[in-house]
Amino acid sequence: MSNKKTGFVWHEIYMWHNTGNYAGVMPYGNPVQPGTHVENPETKRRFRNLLEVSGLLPQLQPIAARETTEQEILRFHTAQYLEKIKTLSSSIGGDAGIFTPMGVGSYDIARLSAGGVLAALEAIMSGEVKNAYALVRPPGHHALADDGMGFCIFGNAVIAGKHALEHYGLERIATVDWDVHHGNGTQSGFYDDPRALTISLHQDNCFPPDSGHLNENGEGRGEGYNINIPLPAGSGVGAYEAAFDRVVIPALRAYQPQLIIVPCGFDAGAYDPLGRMQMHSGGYRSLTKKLMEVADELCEGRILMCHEGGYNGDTLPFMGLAVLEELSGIRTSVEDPFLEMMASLGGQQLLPHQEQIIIAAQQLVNKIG
Ligand code: 9RB
Ligand code: ZN
Repeated sequence: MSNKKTGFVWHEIYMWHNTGNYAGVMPYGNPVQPGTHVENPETKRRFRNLLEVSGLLPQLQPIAARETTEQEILRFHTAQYLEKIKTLSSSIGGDAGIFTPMGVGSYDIARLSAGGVLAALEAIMSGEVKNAYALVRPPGHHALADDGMGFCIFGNAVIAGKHALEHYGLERIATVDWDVHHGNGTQSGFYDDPRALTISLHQDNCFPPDSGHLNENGEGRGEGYNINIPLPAGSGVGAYEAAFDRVVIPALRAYQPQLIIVPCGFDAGAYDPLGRMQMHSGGYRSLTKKLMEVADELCEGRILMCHEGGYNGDTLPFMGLAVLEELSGIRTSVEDPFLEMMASLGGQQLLPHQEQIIIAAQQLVNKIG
């Protein structure tokens, strides 16, 4: 085992990205009382707070976020979209696209969010750390080349992946997105590119609507290098573990990536308001372990996780701690108080209608080569 540490990116300014007075995801206005937007700082603050209180935080390697250059943003986004974000950010904010509220200064924060993921990538590539977690905000996996979407302004994982390919000259990277929503933006960033295998496990037809189907497999030279695993609502740890054992891990072995990027949302957790799945800290721990085993085998353990969704501030910190404990190989004395109640929910084991989807996705692994 390597003695290198796990890198960790955090910046207080990420918490100053203002999504405004929504009622969850819904704009306010009579009859909708103004409230808080679901993508607000609190859940992420509580995640970082538990890392600190558990004693894990000082054992991680802090990585300073940097600004993303315009050139790096333009590897994915259009110049017109970049201008729109700058203009909104320097006036009174507004909507970056489809359900993506932003406030004053959000351009600079989004630049530092993508840049936090880039800094984590750089620390991995230089060998300073073994793997890394970028606890950034705003998230990125829905962002399109020419539009914001689903709370995401810039495609953090796409920008990092393109940097790995174009700056570091890697030949093959993989993304494994376990946010409960489809990683459509990440998929779009590499759809015709065989240098990236993009995989998304998500709740079938949750968000974006009509996106993330099994038959979206890439196009042109990228044909065969996109795998969606749209699990039915209600899926639990058994379904996720089976999807990893039968699809994700074999696909990675077939593709042999030199780096694995994980758009890491925790909204597949039981009790998340924006998902209907039943994952828990033990499940995230197990998926992280499976990924680390294959990353050790294929790419010297290089795993770069970037934070995406996850909206239950009470439970998310414990799922996040489990992932960081696994990545770092350091087990704190904290036990997840929610684990037992979540683990005893009905339907945690793999059910036949879930297995059908996994079997269908398994067929796609044979196309990789
Ligand atoms: C609204 C709609 C949503 C729903 C879910 C997300 C989740 C993002 C995430 C974002 C926007 C629809 C407000 C459909 O966590 N990604 O990882 N908005 N959904 N129609 N309307 C009016
Ligand atoms: Zn999500």
